[in-house]
Amino acid sequence: MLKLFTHHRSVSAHRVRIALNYKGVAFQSIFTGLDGTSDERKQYLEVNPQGLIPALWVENDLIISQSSAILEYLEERYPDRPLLHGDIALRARIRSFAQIAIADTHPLNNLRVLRYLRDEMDVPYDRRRAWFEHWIHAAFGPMESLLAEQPAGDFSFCFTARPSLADVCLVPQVSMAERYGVNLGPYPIIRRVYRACMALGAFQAAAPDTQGDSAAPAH
Ligand SMILES: N[C@@H](CCC(=O)N[C@@H](CS)C(=O)NCC(=O)O)C(=O)O
Repeated sequence: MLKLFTHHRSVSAHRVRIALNYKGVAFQSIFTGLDGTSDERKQYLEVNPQGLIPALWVENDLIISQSSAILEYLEERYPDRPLLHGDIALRARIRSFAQIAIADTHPLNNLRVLRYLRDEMDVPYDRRRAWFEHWIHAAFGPMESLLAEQPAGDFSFCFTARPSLADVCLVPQVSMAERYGVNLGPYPIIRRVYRACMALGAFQAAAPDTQGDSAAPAH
């Protein structure tokens, strides 16, 4: 069985949990702390030398790190419930949207960045919070516009009638923003898509507060 090194608060692991659930792939969760100094965390460096979560253990000589690499692997290995739909143009739009979350938003608000601002740059809490919110709005504004530009159709989800990679990447970002109390009022389409996703079992079972380690601290 696949093993996912995960933490309930990890946005990147959240994406992978949704994809595994949606595709109906059984996996074992290996709950791994985000505290960079714990013994457990040091042992984790043997699994993923970068020390970041998630990593997917497939077999002894295949442990995949980086959520986008894991998502691509899952898409190729389990194509029956695809997360990329439609023609080449639609698939490109889905990938572009997903990258706003994966490449341009999450890395700026990652724990190690926020910790660095706190510990090395002496940035106080209210300024770190302003940083966090700034990058969330910098993503959600354009994401909302991209969703609003769509041609009319029966789109419960981001671009399609079924969940896609775009939804897989949007939902953890919204979930994190909600946890931090970010005002999502300006983003009605994002909120609608989020509600549609969260009505599905695959998304519910991947949510941070339903994970076995949900009582564990983030850091
Ligand atoms: N680009 C990586 C990012 C992984 C990542 O940054 N994971 C976070 C949790 S979401 C982490 O392990 N943070 C620990 C830290 O920042 O020290 C991916 O998509 O997998």
